[in-house]
Amino acid sequence: MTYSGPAMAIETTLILCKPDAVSRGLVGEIIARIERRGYIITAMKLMQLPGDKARDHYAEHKDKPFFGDLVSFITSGPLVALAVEGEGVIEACRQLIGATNPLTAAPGSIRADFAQSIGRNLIHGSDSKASADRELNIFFNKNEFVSRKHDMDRWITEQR
Ligand code: D4T
Repeated sequence: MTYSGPAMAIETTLILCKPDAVSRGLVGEIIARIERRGYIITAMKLMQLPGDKARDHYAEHKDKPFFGDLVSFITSGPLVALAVEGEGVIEACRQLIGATNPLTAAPGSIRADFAQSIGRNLIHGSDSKASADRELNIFFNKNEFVSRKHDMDRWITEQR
């Protein structure tokens, strides 16, 4: 008899390499960690976020004391937005990223390895399916997603 665990849903999450990650040259490092886990990028763009989209993205924090700094920072330079697809990808990316405060992020996570400060924590990942759907709409149009499959063999050897 073979064990088969519960079928996990294929999800898509929004990942942002924030302006500090772009300026520090850490985009490749971040994407490498996501790709080597086997997740698939289905949309990606380098962009400078307009203020209205930044306020929309961080709407849940609009009454917090750090909201102004958050919006200034996220709009201060180019960021890289990615849509990433895979089984359980939302939770998996939260683990890869680590806790919001780099000081308490798990060793080996991106924030623990590369960040010091909560206001310069390099990366964003959606925290739920509802957040992912809402946030992906802020950063991407429907026609910017590509459909992809894990058909690795044909990218390594010619299939005859
Ligand atoms: P993001 O949204 O950037 O992935 O971060 P998290 O999901 O891990 O954390 P969050 O939404 O609670 O915070 C959003 C953003 O605000 C900054 N921040 C947060 C801050 O500057 N000071 C603070 O006290 C908090 C709680 C960092 C991330």
